[in-house]
Amino acid sequence: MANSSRAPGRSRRLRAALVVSAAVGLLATAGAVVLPGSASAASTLGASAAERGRYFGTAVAVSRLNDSAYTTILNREFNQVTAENEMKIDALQPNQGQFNYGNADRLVQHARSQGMLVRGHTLAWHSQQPGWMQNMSGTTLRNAMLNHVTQVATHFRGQIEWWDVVNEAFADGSSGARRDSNLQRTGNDWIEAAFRAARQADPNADLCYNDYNIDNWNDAKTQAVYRMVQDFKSRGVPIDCVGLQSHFTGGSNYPSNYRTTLSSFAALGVDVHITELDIRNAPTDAYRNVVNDCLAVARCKGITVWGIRDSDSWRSSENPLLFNGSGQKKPAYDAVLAALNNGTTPPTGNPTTPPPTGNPTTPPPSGGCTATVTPGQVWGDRYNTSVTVSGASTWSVVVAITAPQKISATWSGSPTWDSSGNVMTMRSNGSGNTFGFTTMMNGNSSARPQIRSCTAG
Ligand code: G2I
Repeated sequence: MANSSRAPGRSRRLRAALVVSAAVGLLATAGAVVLPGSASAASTLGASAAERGRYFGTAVAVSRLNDSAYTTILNREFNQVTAENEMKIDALQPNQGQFNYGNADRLVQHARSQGMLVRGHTLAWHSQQPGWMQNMSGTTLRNAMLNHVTQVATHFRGQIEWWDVVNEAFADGSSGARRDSNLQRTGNDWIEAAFRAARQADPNADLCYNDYNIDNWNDAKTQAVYRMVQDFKSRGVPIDCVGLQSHFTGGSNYPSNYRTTLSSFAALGVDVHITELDIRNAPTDAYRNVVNDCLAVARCKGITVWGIRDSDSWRSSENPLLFNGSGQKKPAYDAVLAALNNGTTPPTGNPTTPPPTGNPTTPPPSGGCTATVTPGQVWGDRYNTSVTVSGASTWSVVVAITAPQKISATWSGSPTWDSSGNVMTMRSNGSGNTFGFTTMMNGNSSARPQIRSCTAG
């Protein structure tokens, strides 16, 4: 089964990964590590969520990264980002075969510099297709879609924690049917074909199906998505997670059975994510309930709000977010932070143990080059590593990681992974002879990467 070749321990990875971003944030601001479960309450959303083994993220509009008021809140409060528009099909492939990664890469770089996890949104969608794709059909469209999935997932390989592989493929209302679209008309198997292509291109990313109006357990649309995920799991289609957008604005409200929906999806063996949360007029109760529901479901990995300030929202007139237009915290912010701080600390792992220092790996004999490891920055939950290659200008270096540790980001090389996700082959990509990567400790703070080989050419 394609699914069984997944890297083991992915959920453990995230959970433990974030437990101590909390401590990192506090270190930066307060100069002291607060152990999970201790009496001190975290003072930011990301730090508090991390203490609960979750992330708290936001959609980011790259153009706003120049706005220092915006970026100050982003960097202070959030430990996960989703590109609001910059990774959509029309943004990345405006003309067929011509990819434009500039803005998306800028967001990924910003996230990396801040230790934030990145959700990719979205590889295949009926909406926001560039004109050339809108005009396609049949096999031509299917192949163009699969090529887009492959190219984009390959470009971002090593940078993306979760991909929204397919977005909004089901119809609203009582039919429980797929949404009619040019993609759907290429054949009902277009969704699983997209997931398989994504897995092949980036075996290290978790692959999600993402949709709105799948919050109420009784809705036909929710049931239809549930049955698709159940079917995918039973047939080994590689799906790891379901994203509930949760736009509780306009036509749909927070349903009292939301927790049932989250836990029902989770019981299928997938993680659940709240991917685009916003709530009309930002009522404190509904925000608090969403947080409590996520915390009550172990496989609910985190919450992403769909923008930072009300003025950043796609529905700004509804004031649905946690910060007002001046960047002030709203009552909903306080409710969310309090709910996070009141949540239960995950029972396992002790990622606050200081990791050992020094250089644990000795470069082994190599095939025409030598790879030298330089340990980089260490945070409570993760650490950076640089590898410098000498003796060759083009090379491939094989690096092994000890599970449950997991590489979460790489730079200055082109990585591929074995099926376990624990062995990375990094190839030179013209950006010099030093590459780097971030490894999540996931509860194992002592293991360090091992260089298995360095091969010239
Ligand atoms: O519609 C809300 C969200 C529903 N789920 C999928 C999400 O991807 C979607 O996000 C929204 C963005 O928040 C909007 O910002 O998706 C819209 C359509 O892609 C985005 O709107 C677009 C406008 O349609 C464009 O005209 C505009 O150029 O935003 C673009 C950038 O401001």
